[in-house]
Amino acid sequence: MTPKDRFKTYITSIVPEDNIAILHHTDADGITAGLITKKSIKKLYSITIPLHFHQKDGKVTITKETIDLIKSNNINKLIIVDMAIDHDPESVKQLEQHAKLLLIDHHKASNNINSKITTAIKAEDLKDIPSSKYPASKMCYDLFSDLTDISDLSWLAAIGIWGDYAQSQWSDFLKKTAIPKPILEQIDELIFYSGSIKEKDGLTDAFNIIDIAKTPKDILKSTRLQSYKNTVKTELNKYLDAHKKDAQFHNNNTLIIYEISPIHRLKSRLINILSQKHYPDKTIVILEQHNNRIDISARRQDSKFSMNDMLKSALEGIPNSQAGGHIPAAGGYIPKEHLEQFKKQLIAYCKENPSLAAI
Ligand SMILES: [Mn+2]
Repeated sequence: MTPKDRFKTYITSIVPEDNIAILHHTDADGITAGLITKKSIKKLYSITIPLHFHQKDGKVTITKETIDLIKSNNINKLIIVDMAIDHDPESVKQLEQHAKLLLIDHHKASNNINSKITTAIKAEDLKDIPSSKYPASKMCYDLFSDLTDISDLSWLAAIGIWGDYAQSQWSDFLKKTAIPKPILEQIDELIFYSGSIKEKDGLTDAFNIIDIAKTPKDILKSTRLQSYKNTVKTELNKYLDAHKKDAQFHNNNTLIIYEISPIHRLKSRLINILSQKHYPDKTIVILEQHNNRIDISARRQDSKFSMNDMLKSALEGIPNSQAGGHIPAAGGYIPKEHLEQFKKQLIAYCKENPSLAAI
């Protein structure tokens, strides 16, 4: 069977007695992929899917909490969008004991998890383009379009395409939806900040608000989403304004270490703004304090040396620590009591790194 046929087989096997849930990723693409799925199934069968949810911290493989939730809610069919659950086949097997799975995803494929119980559609199964350029929302739009007319949902796919930076691949499609770029940008911001607000499930609020919106402009009218954005942005700006005073500048200002303890989840936004707009040719390390642990983010836009190697070396000899990532961006954590040792090793590593001698 072709991937499209496998998708069709799963969807056409849905019956009113099914107890279906949707699990989506924690960004604009994940939310709109989930909404296109929910609305398409409503169109096809007049079935309203009651449960939609996401995992903590944007985790893209199945967590124990998800398996417990599926069990306790007696879900027998779970549709998962924009998540790389194939990166942990063991947890998929556990989930298969409770529900038939449908995965629609465009993260790089790692394991073939197709089975009698699981139908997995990855971007590379459908189109010969880089999988990062085929967002899950557009995959869902294309797949369900083969079963019924969902052209009234194309604006949702446009939001997902925008959120995953795939505009160049789908410029004609975006043109057809005719949503002005500033509106797509503002919606993307609202979804991002709704995921950053502490102690509220802002992303589920965003899902529900977009669900009842008739047009993209309706989303911008949401006072709840606007207030999430204002709250997080106020704190983000506070850290941006204070960085010259509070950050530590080492090794002739080539290494910037910024220790923060924000209320909201703004670390990734903060470090991206600092490294892209303010210091593209410097190494930036943000240390976020928690009760017993310090989370680390490192960036360097000019890729002069590897943030991944740097963190791994700076963690040497520190127990219960971890680091991983790529050349321009890496992250990790250390136990709180090893902060000074980490900073010392980090500064020393950057001082000794030969590729920086010329700076
Ligand atoms: Mn995506």
